[in-house]
Amino acid sequence: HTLGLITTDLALHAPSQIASAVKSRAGERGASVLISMVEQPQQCLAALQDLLAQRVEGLLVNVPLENAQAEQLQAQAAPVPVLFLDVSPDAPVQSLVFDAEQGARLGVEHLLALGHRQIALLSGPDSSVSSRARLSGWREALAQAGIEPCAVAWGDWSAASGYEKAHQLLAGPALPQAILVANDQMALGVLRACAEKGVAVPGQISVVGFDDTADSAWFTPPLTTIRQAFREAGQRSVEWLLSPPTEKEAGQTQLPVSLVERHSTA
Ligand code: IPT
Repeated sequence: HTLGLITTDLALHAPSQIASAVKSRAGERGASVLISMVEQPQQCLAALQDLLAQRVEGLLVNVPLENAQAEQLQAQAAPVPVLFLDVSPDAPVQSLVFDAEQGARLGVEHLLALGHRQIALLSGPDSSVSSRARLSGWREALAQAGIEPCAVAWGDWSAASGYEKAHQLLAGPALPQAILVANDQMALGVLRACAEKGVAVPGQISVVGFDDTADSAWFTPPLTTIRQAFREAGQRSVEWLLSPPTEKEAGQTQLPVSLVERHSTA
């Protein structure tokens, strides 16, 4: 069997860990995976045509896409099955996605339980549907507790952007009590900015990440984060592609996320 994976930037930890999980499960099942990396959603169509020309029997798409873009790709690929990993849970395509809103809610609830009220958000880019869902989960969890959001900044998922935006969030007269960061790489930059400013984590500010990538337990301090089980998601998507059409679970599947409590929150 030959499968295809169209992925967003593999320099980012989450997509690279998904690709790694896909490759190794496919290897166990005697299948090979052709990987095509795109920088922009608009490049997905060309990547898809290129992989179809190489006779892939199924396709995974791990690129943040709007519903219409995903629908168009699925139609172009037919009858080759396509599973989308980064779309809205209600996109009218076959999908396997983590519950991003629930993840942000878990992070906020953890911080509220620790007694924090000023909980800032360092969001991912607005172009990513899961980033927008994390933002609305944060907002809703605060609203439910009767709390006004204190501050929000937008990064691009990179550690560098986390560092830069954290310096902005920490520049005001009053520090937030906590920052929910939309991914672990940006949280790494936040920890560095806090260290430079002499702001103790978690003594003066608590930091929660999102992803639980393989390195997050090795940050200083080890990062409390929302776990997305990338290995399991990769394995499940390969199994889905390899199963006969009659046995495939149809439609949209949402995967649960969980809080991993380490030492960046108190
Ligand atoms: C999402 C990650 O949470 C984030 O850190 C970033 O790497 C992003 O991917 C890149 O698009 S995970 C995705 C399956 C929603």
